[in-house]
Amino acid sequence: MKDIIYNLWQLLPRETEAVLLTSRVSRRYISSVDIEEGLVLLTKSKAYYLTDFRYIEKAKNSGIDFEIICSSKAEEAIAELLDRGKIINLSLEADNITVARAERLKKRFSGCTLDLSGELDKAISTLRLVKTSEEIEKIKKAQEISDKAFYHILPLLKQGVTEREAALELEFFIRKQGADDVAFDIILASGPNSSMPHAVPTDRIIQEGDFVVLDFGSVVDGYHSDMTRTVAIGSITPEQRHIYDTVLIAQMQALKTVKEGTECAKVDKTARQIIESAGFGKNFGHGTGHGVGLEIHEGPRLTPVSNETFKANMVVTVEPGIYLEGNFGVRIEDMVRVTVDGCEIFSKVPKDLIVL
Ligand SMILES: [Mn+2]
Repeated sequence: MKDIIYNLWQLLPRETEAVLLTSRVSRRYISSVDIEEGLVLLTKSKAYYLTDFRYIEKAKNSGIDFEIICSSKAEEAIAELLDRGKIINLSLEADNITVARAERLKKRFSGCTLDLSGELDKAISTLRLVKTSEEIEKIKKAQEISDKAFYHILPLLKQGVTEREAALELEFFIRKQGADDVAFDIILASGPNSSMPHAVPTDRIIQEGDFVVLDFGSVVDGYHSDMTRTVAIGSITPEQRHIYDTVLIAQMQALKTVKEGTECAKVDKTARQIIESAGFGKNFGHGTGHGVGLEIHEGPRLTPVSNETFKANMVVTVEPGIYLEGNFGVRIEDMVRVTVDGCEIFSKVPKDLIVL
């Protein structure tokens, strides 16, 4: 914890005297304890965790090295701490604060200049890019649960169940395996619904000749996993096979470019060129991947306009797809850890087309 706070100060502008963390995810990242509501104040010499009666016992029992303050008026308590510390420059999480709250805080912390430039958000995102070994272990565990869940759900996809039923069973299994939660609303899209990259499960009955896109993840100790597989039900057409193979080649070639020092945009370019040269450029309308951690989507972005470069121990997805509107779609996604000479793929589920 101390290291994270030290590293955060290194990334902040020199004039910053204190930092107020309002978002649950940043408070969790910096303190390592997850408390629904509260505020964290960091000064150069102290760290305070303010929360109310509902969460105070958890905060106290967490063993974190913060001064824990119980208050139902946390903003007023912060104002006092700022006054006492003679702090005149406070940095806030601009991405997390509503305009109304910013206006209120300007009045409440009237002795202070509030930095709402986004520097703090940027600094925390930068820290979160590279994962520690503890974070990686949690992400791996989350992926292990997802791998098991994939095999659990396969037999069910054969039986003519609805997307909604299959998605629910998948979620139930993931939770039963000990995950905190599913990483996001499960995408389980069959037949024509699979052409929508972020389809919501419907009452459609899975049928012979369908592609079924399964995009899902698990959360373990706050850390997410993310994977996508596309499976076929019964027989498929040569067109479906061709598109599956194109996506698979694009995904595998893109994976080969992942390593420390490579530009994130190159991974996207590799996948996109393969899909474009097969004539489906306009059918791949999203980025190739994203970072994963305390949030399902975080930095770095693997898009054509990404200006980031891979560092070892970043965790990212590689997930190209081809979507034929009203017809079908294919996406294949792995989550990987960037290494010095390549990447470690977390999902052990094979990617050769599974025909059920
Ligand atoms: Mn993803």
